[in-house]
Amino acid sequence: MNTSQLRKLYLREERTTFCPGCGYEIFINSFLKAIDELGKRLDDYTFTAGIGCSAWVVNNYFRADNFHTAHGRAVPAAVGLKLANHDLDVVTIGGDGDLTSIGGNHLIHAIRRSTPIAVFCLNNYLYGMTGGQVGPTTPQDSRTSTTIEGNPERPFDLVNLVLSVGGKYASRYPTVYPHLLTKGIKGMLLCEGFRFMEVISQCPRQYGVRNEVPTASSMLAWQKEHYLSKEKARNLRSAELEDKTVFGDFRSIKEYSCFLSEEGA
Ligand SMILES: Cc1ncc(C[n+]2csc(CCOP(=O)(O)OP(=O)(O)O)c2C)c(N)n1
Ligand code: SF4
Repeated sequence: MNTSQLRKLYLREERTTFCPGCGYEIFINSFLKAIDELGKRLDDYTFTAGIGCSAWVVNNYFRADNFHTAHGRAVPAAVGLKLANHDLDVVTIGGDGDLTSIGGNHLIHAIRRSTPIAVFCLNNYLYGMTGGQVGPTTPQDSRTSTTIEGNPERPFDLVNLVLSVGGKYASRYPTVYPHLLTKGIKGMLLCEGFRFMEVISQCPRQYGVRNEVPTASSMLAWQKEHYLSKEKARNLRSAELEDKTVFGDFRSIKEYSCFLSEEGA
């Protein structure tokens, strides 16, 4: 099926209320394409989602079984569903604030327990829904509504975080490469065990306008400049990886560490 047929079939409303140019539209299209290419249907999965623009992907738009939780509690709800019924294929979709700030504690313990759930973290670098506040993934020096002169703090590298606490499947894909994102989602849905994907997603409304990339196209061009596939990165020296973030699927901290610049290592 093409994207418009998939959206008609699986979304409650064809038009979302996301801001024009929001990267979550790309994620929705890639996710629906991935399940279609796997020969699956949306109701083959059971979703959990908390609060945030990102959580709206499921809560407002997916025509599927969903546990709409309080902010930050999508992972424990997913763990509970999986414990109660091992046959469910449980998928969590949320934001960087939801999953790694207020819900960060739950995330690391789900990894520690290797609970077999798939967690998609839509990272727009800040709290989008509530007005663009700084969060744990906001890049250093970036401006947000609460760091108007630039974020003084070091952000989490989410792939590093997941693998460092024993995760065996962590991936990262930017929305600028939707076909690679779709491929990554397929790989993740086919695997077992605890799986985590960081989806780097443009938020022109809250992040872009404050950081000299005010449009979706300028944010996507920025992604292209700063995100590099692990296949391409393999041939570069660590000094050449400065200012670049590597994307793809990673199975151990040892594998991922090869791609960190001297500064990030
Ligand atoms: C317990 C609680 N604290 C705070 C809030 C307010 N709140 C709603 S969404 C949100 C942040 C969402 O950010 P993120 O998860 O990154 O999603 P985004 O909107 O950026 O996609 C916050 C702080 C809330 N709803 N509940
Ligand atoms: S605030 Fe950002 S993340 Fe939320 S809908 Fe608008 S562009 Fe998307």
